[in-house]
Parts: sequence; C-alpha cells; structure tokens
Amino acid sequence: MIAQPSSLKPQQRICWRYCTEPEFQTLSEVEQETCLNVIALGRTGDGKSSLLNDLMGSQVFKQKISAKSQTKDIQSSQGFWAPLHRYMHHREKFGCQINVIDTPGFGDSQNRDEAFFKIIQEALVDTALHSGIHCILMVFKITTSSDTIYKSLDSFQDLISPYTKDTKIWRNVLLVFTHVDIVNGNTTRYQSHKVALKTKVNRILRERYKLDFDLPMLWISTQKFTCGYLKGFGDCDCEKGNRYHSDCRRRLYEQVMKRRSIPFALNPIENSASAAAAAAAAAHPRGQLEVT
Ligand SMILES: Nc1nc2c(ncn2[C@@H]2O[C@H](COP(=O)(O)OP(=O)(O)OP(=O)(O)O)[C@@H](O)[C@H]2O)c(=O)[nH]1
Ligand SMILES: [Mg+2]
Repeated sequence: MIAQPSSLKPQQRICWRYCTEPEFQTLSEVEQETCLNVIALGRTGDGKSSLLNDLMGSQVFKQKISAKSQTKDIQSSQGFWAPLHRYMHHREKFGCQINVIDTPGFGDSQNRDEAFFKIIQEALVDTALHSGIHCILMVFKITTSSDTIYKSLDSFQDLISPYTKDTKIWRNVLLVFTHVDIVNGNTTRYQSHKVALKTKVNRILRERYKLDFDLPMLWISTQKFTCGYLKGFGDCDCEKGNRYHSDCRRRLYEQVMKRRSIPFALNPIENSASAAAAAAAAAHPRGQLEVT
C-alpha cells in the first residue's frame, strides 16, 4: 500500500517533496541518456551484490546464501536505474542509464584475495581508461568496526595507487552501509554508531588519505520490506516501510547523480608509462605493492 501525498501529515509530506525537485526535472535528455559506471567494492558478505540487484530492480547477481563468498568473478550489467519506480508509477522515466560492476569481496572465505585483487584492479583500471568511473561504492555492513573500514579503504588505495597518485578519485567514492533495516517502524538502533562514523571515522579518513572533504556516508537497507501485519507483529506499517526504502534509494541516487559530470578517468597515454610498473605491481602479493 502506498500512501498518497495528500493523505500525509505536513511533517511527513516533506519526505515526498523530492519528487518535484527541480534539480531532477531539469536534467537534459543527453544527461539522462549518459550511462553511469558504478562499481561496488567491499568485504565478502557485506551486501555488494544485493545493493546492485536493488539498483537494477532484479536479481542480476547471485546473493549470498551460505558463509562462503558468493561472487567469484567480475560481473557487469547494464540497464535503466529507476530508483523510485515502485513508488512513482506516473514517472517511469525518472532515473538514468547505468552500468553496474560487481566484484568479489575482500577477505575471501577461501583465501583467494590475491587472485581477486588482480581482477578487481583490472576492472577498475579498464573502466577508468575507457569511459570513467562515476561512483565507487565501498560497501560495509553497518556493524563493521572502524579498523576494518580503514583496512578495506587501504586495500582500495593499494588497488589504484600504482595508476594514480591523485586524491581526486576519492571524490567518486561513496561509503554505503547496508543492513540498516527498518525494525518495528524505526531505524534508530544504529544512531550512536552512525554519529561515530560521521565524526571520528570521517576525521581519521580525511587525515589518512589527505582529503579536504568528508567522504559521503549512506545508510541503507537492500532487504525487501515485509509488512508488519503480514509478519503478525501488529498493524500494517507499509507506509513507513515504503517511505524508508524510497528514501534509501533517493539518497543513493542523489549521491551518484552528483558525480555524473565528474567521472574518474585515467589517461591512456600518461598511463602507458605506469602500465609496466602497475603490471609488475599486480604480480606482487597484496600489500607489497611498490608505488613508484
Ligand atoms: N537484512 C539485510 N540483509 C542484507 C542487506 N544487504 C545484504 N543482505 C544480505 O546479506 C547477505 C550477503 O549479501 P551479498 O549481496 O551476497 O554480499 P556480497 O558482498 O555480494 O558477498 P560476496 O559476493 O561474497 O562478496 C545476503 O544474504 C543478503 O540477503 C540488507 O540491507 N539488509
Ligand atoms: Mg556478491
């Protein structure tokens, strides 16, 4: 059941106002047609494939059903990302063309990190050389410790540092925290954790990677919302659930769209010189990359 805006109280109505944001309405046709490249990176089981499936609106990538790492290869899929399709039937054209790239997770359950490191690096570099990477989604389960976050981001830096020393690439990085599900109508469970991420962790990340801006953080659930009434927990809470899920999608879409005109690209000529060094670096075990 989807609430009609007219039936919402004034305070709730604010949540729906984005539907008419001029920023989205004035996108030219060319901008709407530009295909955005989005790649998901992160630890195994943190929700990369689920997130990309949510973007594509179907089960394109296999999701985890056991403790084993699920995604073993680089996989990609192209399609129209209609973030609010389910909630805005009258505006099916709201969205953009995307190419999503799913990757195997860091911290593989079968110690294949070195092999994965190489193919993830190839996917990143190949996309950056050809059409540019609009967004790198660094996916973390909301319960991930700050040390593990730093470790994963260090791995990302190891992947890219043989090819570029420019901190510009961080402009295209979004930190996406999954498993922030709506439970009994609210998402306040992780409030103090979110505050710590926004303040302490972000400050450390700025120092660690010499950034002059905070990395954007998004809290989302990729889990399909099930009505509380159907689960036998009381009244129907579809309105809250749908609003929360549409809000998760809207926030992610806004962040990706902000980067549509600033894809991270590598210059093939400049990079031909570093290609040999990078190839040698890729041949080295992870964590021993020589940055020239
Ligand atoms: N409750 C909940 N479960 C989620 C969410 N996102 C992912 N999951 C579940 O977490 C598990 C792992 O998700 P995947 O998408 O397979 O994780 P992955 O990062 O692709 O894992 P690998 O392919 O092994 O690297 C699956 O059982 C998903 O259903 C979420 O937001 N909420
Ligand atoms: Mg996966």
